[in-house]
Amino acid sequence: MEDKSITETYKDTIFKKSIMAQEQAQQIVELFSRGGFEEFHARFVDVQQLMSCYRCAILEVETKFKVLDEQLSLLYERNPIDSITSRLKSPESIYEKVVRKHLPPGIESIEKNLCDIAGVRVVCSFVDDIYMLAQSFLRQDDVKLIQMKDYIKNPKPNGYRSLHLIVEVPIFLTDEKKMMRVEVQLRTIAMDLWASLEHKIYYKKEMNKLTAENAASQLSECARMCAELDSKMQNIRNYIDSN
Ligand code: 0O2
Repeated sequence: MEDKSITETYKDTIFKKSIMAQEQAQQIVELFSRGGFEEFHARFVDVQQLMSCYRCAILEVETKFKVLDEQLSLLYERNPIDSITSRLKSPESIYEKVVRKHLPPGIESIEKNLCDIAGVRVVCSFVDDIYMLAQSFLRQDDVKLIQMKDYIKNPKPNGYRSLHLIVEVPIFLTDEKKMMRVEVQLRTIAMDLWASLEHKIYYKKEMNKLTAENAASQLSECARMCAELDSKMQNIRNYIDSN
């Protein structure tokens, strides 16, 4: 009983200082803490450290793309990147994925099996820019490609398009170099528009089979229109560049 109250006090103090939202930190601790205070402390520090490493990896990847954008803007007199956003997967999503994929719980398992805890999304102006940026990024000798999924050449059945890269990049800590996995999603403004709206439409929505089928069919039509828009914009740019 006494042990629990020390733990609670400790949690309160550490959560207030934590850069993670209190609720999120609570979920993580509940997910990983097994046993008493010592175990709890060790797990909490491990999780904090791991999340911090992923944040560093995001910074590394973001910087690489910003540098490429800067350099390519001089070369082509326009910025190939429209925007870069990033996210650290929420503890809730990590937990959901661990359960869904029947993965063993624990930090080591998560680091080994989940490739998208750190995510960077690069929104480009034109489809060609996606491949040009991906190529330049993957040519860098400290970027290791783990997996590439080309949903532009092979869109998902629902119409989703983007280029996904799972990469490992080094982060340099005070006394070690650590390779961290990051999922990079490259897409055009039109692809991003479709994916954002599709996510908003479906997010936590319950619907019957017929409604779901109708919505899916209309979204698929919208995806086709977005692909056509990308293609037309690319053609106009090519036309202007060659005249
Ligand atoms: P969030 O919150 O955006 O990160 P897996 O990741 O292993 O469960 P899969 O299919 O192997 O599943 O991964 P995939 O295809 O590489 O897709 C992972 C991410 O791509 C998703 O992450 C989404 O961000 C995006 N994505 C994939 N398919 C769709 C889609 O149909 N619609 C939209 N809007 N986004 C999609 P998360 O973790 O699901 O979500």
